[in-house]
Amino acid sequence: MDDNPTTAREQLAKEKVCLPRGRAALWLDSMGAREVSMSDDDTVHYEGSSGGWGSLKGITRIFGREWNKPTVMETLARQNKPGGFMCVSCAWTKPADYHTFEFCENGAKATLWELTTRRCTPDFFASHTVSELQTWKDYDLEQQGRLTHPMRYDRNSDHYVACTWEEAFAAIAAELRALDPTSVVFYASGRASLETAYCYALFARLYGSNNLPDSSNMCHETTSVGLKKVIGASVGTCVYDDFSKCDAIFFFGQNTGSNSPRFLHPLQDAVKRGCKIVTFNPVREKGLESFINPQNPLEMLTGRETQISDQYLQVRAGGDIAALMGLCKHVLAKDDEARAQGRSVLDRDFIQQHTYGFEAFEKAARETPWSAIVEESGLTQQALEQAAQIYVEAERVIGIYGMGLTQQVNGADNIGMLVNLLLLKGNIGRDGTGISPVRGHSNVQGQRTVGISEKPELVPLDKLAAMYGFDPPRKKGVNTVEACEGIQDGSIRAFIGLGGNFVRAIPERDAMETAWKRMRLTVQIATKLNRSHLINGEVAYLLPCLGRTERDKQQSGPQTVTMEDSLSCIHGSIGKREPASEHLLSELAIVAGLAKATLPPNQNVHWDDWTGDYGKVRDLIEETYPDQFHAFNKRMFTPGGFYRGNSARERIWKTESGKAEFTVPTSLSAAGFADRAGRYRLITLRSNDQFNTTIYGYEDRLRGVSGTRDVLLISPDEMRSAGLEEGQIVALVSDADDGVHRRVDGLKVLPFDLPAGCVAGYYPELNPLIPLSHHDKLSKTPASKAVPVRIIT
Ligand SMILES: Nc1nc2c(c(=O)[nH]1)N[C@H]1C(S)=C(S)[C@@H](COP(=O)(O)OP(=O)(O)OC[C@H]3O[C@@H](n4cnc5c(=O)[nH]c(N)nc54)[C@H](O)[C@@H]3O)O[C@H]1N2
Ligand SMILES: Nc1nc2c(c(=O)[nH]1)N[C@H]1C(S)=C(S)[C@@H](COP(=O)(O)OP(=O)(O)OC[C@H]3O[C@@H](n4cnc5c(=O)[nH]c(N)nc54)[C@H](O)[C@@H]3O)O[C@H]1N2
Ligand SMILES: [Mo]
Repeated sequence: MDDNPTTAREQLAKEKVCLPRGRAALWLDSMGAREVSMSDDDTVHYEGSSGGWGSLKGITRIFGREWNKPTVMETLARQNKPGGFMCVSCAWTKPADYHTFEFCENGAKATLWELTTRRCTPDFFASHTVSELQTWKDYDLEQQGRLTHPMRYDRNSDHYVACTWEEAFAAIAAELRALDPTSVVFYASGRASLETAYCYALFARLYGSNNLPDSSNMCHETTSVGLKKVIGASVGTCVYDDFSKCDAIFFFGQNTGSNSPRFLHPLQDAVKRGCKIVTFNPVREKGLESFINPQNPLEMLTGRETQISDQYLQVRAGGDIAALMGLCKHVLAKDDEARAQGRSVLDRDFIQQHTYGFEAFEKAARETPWSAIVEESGLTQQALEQAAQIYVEAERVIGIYGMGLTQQVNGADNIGMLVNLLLLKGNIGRDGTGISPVRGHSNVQGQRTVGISEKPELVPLDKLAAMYGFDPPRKKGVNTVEACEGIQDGSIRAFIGLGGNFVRAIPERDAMETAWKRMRLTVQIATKLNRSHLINGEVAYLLPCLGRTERDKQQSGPQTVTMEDSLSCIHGSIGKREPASEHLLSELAIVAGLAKATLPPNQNVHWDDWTGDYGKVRDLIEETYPDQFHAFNKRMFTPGGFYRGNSARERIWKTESGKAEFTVPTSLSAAGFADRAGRYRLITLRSNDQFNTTIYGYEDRLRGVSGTRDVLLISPDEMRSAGLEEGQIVALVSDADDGVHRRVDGLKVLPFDLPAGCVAGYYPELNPLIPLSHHDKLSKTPASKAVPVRIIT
């Protein structure tokens, strides 16, 4: 290894990244490299792959001097390890054999965001009216730092004013008792722990409501419904080990480099042992092209990058059903050829024994003409055949996907098509194979597992009835879209948010903000100020909570919480940092406080005991879900987490037919609308500098977009044919045929490598353009990845 200091310095100089002295050396030290000396003005310019120096610079740029303090480094070193705390960013798994620093650029940003020394105090609220704060940008709101006191909205003065916890609980309880329980929404963004989530769902049901939508209603609900329909499991079938055994990975619409960067490590390992990766994405995402592992000194110093994708297919937004149909068509054609020679490409035994509906699907695939596939996918027949050939030749294949497949009008068909492809060769339920949706929030999957669901059939209501001696509500609750409809038509009167930034994350934002204010009660449990806290019902409270990195001391001592990752492993997490304010309560204590104040006494329900010792809540979770959570308290610190199992992985298919189901898609287009002149398919993207509605900064370094988020990305060809110039400011308007005027102004035109007919821009800025009715047909997940728009100059 060429690790002499000169090389490192030269490399830094060559790349021109600004790294104040000590910071890079500190990092290199922590990675076990020789100490490196640098002068103050060593500069490195990021270019090329994801990871690498750019990720270090990304952290430095945002957090400056805050980030390499010993206490911060100590906290980061505990991230995602047994006995440490689980990252507050994404849900990617935390492996048993972790790295020295098992965190990525964006995980570090999320942690540092929570550890900030800035405070958003009652004085701040005294200096600004809520109406004034409504004009601030998301970035500026969260920049105020951590919320410190429970606050009540005072309508007369238009200010938030501090209140006591007792006052807040009593006032909210009085409101709730006066409302019809079915008119109250209990929303959860996917961060709160399994313990809090269990208590929150129990509170809602004891109160009389199944209105428990969570953020997965806006992302992987398509999976929960669509995947369950075809393989009988609502979550992915892969375990970590599968990534070291597969021969090919087919990757659809998931941006690993920004949204689950630690996943790049097993991907890089897979590539190095010869696994082929085929990517379908309209955008050429850096992380899926090449990667320098920031944990690897050799790669960092030499700039040696690993090419990730063997093939990168820039499918049209909404073109995946067609692309997958093309792949399947080629597999069938190759099977015909093989059969003529007495061989088989398909796994016929598997198909016969384990699947349903093959003949109908085969017929549909054979009858779908290549011309339609090419037109709808925007890909050539040759490119699709080449990709399909990798599938044909691979013994073990994994299918991975994210929002590119789920946030579509025919999103469930997308997932059905990916399953069709995998089933053709028995690529589910064998080592090294499977389907792996990459989940979003760090505990979004787990919240569903322990009862946060608007669908009563997914919850063991009889068990809850027996345990707590009550009659749980049996009527279906509202999901996110239905909650929005209810807020608009007045049937929803109150909204409680356990984290999140609902008003900013949902579609149809302009109309929703107006309707929102007509609600009687809005309550937000949060760590930082965001726009949803400023659009208030008649009575409004803002309740500040501890973050996951912070010490949570209760009657029995410091508490542990647990979460479930994308691969269904459960991990314990302990926060050790000093809380941001002495007035904060834990999320569980807030939920328990609200519940206790609202509900009549119940001899089987002991909110105070549970708050005093979260281990007792884990016992209740175990009692409610014994198959998945047996010996919960004992197993929660298992390195790598404990696996809660998946029937489809065992080839037990809990579907209607009792088999894994081939399905014929309802349409070849996932977008769900026809093309016409002047209509574009808008993709709403996350930048590398954001976590959902939390904006860390204005650099999207992996896409080369800098300084602003108000952009319209469009291909040079489309730019020319629309008569646009680079840098020109334009507006986007909705092109949905529903007569509603939706518009976003002030977007700067930037040429960008995108397929014909597609444009892109950032979420949440462009959310006013998404009609509420524009969602996956089966699950009602908003279809944010192909939105019909027109450009106005
Ligand atoms: N740093 C960071 N990490 C995050 C988040 C964050 O905001 N920031 N958010 C978290 C959450 S809640 C979630 S749900 C996940 C989201 O993570 P992802 O699933 O990666 O979601 P997106 O970034 O919205 O979009 C994914 C990709 O879909 C592509 N795409 C768009 N349309 C199509 C299409 O029609 N077909 C195909 N094949 N691809 C398409 C886009 O180009 C993009 O690369 O990440 C989680 N992790
Ligand atoms: N156009 C478009 N819209 C989308 C998407 C898209 O791709 N395109 N993606 C959708 C997806 S996948 C999702 S998941 C949703 C996200 O929707 P949400 O989950 O509702 O939104 P977030 O931005 O994650 O919420 C951020 C806020 O959470 C609070 N918070 C942070 N940490 C904690 C904590 O530990 N506890 C508590 N109580 N609060 C905390 C802070 O106040 C912060 O401001 O947006 C959806 N909307
Ligand atoms: Mo999400």
